[in-house]
Amino acid sequence: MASAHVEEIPPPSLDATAEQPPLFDGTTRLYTAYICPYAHRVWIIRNYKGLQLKIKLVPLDLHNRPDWYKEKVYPLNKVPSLEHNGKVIGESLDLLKYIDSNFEGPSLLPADSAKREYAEELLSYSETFNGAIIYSLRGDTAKEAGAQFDYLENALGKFDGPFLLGEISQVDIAYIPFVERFHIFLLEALKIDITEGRPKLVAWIEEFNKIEAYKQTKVDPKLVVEIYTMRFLGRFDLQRIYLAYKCHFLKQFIVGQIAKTIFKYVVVAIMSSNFQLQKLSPPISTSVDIRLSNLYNCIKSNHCPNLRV
Ligand SMILES: N[C@@H](CCC(=O)N[C@@H](CS)C(=O)NCC(=O)O)C(=O)O
Repeated sequence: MASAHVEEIPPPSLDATAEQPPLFDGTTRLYTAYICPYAHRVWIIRNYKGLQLKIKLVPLDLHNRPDWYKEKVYPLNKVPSLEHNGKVIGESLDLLKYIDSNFEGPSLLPADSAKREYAEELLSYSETFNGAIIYSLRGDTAKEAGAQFDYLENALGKFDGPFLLGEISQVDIAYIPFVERFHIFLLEALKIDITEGRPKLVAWIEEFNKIEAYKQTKVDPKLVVEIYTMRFLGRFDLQRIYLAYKCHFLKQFIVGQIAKTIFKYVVVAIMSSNFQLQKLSPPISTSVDIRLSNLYNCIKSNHCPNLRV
């Protein structure tokens, strides 16, 4: 059973302007980021073991990270990392094991040797699982991501009980942050419901949602949709544009669009220097304008030797 319920208001994320908290002053700190599924794993185990007062959360804004994090705390510059006993260690799966065996609270690894063996198999499969689902976003997502959720559904049938090893363990905590995010994103963005036809997965998610220590760590669904759409579908939209570009029918249209976009950016980029040029030397400014419009016309008409398609 998880330890007594502790209500905690998650602290705000530190950005590049934030001062560094003291290092190695005896406080145990978990450097994390709320959107990161890897860091989420460690946050859950910390809460589940009732270590809220023992391990201080230091959330970072990953898009505007403070320099001191890489320079002074964790040179790999990733989250999660744990500052404990005068050193900083990383890697979420290692941290699950580290926290489980170096801190008090309920153990999250069963004694049974068959379960331990299966735990190792599932833990090492978790990267394949995540990678395959992300990769599936470029192809037949329902089929390819579906195969990964089928893997989980089968795994949930191996032992008695709603969790992967029967009772809750490090393995469930390794998977849930990813399943939580994919569940939200696939449903919202691609209308794929990963729980459909997978009753064990449904029961597993329901069981997790009964655990207060986990509920407090759940990610903001809007943020997941926003960030994952940008990160994954945005990138793949470019691929689709490239495929369309290869199709002769759309070539002229796309070249026109690209030319216009390049033109806009070039104009914006030289606007300020152009100001200076106008002040100093009007002929230079005029020649820049002429060269720009030549560039635009040449790309538009598809007669640039270097840009010909
Ligand atoms: N293998 C690492 C992966 C950690 C990771 O990739 N974290 C991401 C955020 S989700 C990160 O910090 N990225 C920052 C970067 O790569 O610069 C783990 O399991 O802890």
